Amino acid sequence: MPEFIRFDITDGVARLTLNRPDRLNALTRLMTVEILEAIATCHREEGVRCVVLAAAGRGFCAGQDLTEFQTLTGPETVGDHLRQGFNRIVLGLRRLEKPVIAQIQGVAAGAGLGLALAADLRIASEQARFTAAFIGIGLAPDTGVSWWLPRLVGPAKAFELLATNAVMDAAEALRLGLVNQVVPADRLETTVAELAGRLAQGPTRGIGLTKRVLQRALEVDLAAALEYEAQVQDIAYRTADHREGVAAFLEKRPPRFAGR
Ligand code: T3D
Repeated sequence: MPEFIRFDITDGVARLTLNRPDRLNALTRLMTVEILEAIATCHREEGVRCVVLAAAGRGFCAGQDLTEFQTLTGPETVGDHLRQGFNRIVLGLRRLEKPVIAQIQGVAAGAGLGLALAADLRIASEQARFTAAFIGIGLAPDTGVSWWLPRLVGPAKAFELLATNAVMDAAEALRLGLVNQVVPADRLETTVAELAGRLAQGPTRGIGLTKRVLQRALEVDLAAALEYEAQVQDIAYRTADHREGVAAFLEKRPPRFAGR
């Protein structure tokens, strides 16, 4: 049984809840291992067709646990710590060919912001706040924050957020395109559950391939993106869900996607 996360799978939706509320879900080494194990299950289990990344208590995630951080000793460098931990979480979520929704009810700081940005969709409560936090302790960005921020908000705003340690409220995060939707706190869980349920009934392979082409398009030129789209469409074209989608259209009925 994991100690610092909760993990369950219901009706195609895996729910991974960070569960160290008294520390605003600050990430420890053990918690990182538990998150990685849960992500591995999401990769492995065909029955998982959508993932919700949520958090217990009033904070989403305050980043690296700074108390534990003090005890990094021996030959392990901070870089190694990142390579073995947070980098693998980010890549695990980005390589997961299933939609990932971050349900952000409170503050997301440092690596916690990185976790939220590694999701495909971010739904925030009106009480959510976002801060890079790294510069507050004299660090440069990590956990993918330097990669996502300029792409989402532009390089000048990204520098401002990183260098001044600004704290953004949910409304500003929405205006900047950092989150997809902001809802009242008492509507957050239901809104995310409805969205996750809908996505889990969708053509999972097609959604996963969509995630793959979008990720590639952020990294290559137009010609390469067009070529990659062509290759990926060959895969999508062979899925059972594509056949079902076309059949349902022709038969004028709703599709029943099986996620294959
Ligand atoms: O190799 C590597 O891992 C390097 C990677 C680094 C990646 C990073 O994530 S660097 C950034 C680390 N995070 C921070 O610097 C954020 C520190 N926290 C804060 O600035 C504030 O707590 C927040 C802005 C996030 C929230 O503020 P507020 O006022 O809502 O809450 P609070 O009162 O500050 O925090 C509540 C409790 O959580 C408090 O404990 P207490 O006083 O009730 O006993 C606080 O100490 C604790 N807490 C918050 N953040 C952390 C933490 N404890 C350990 N580590 C934390 N990161």
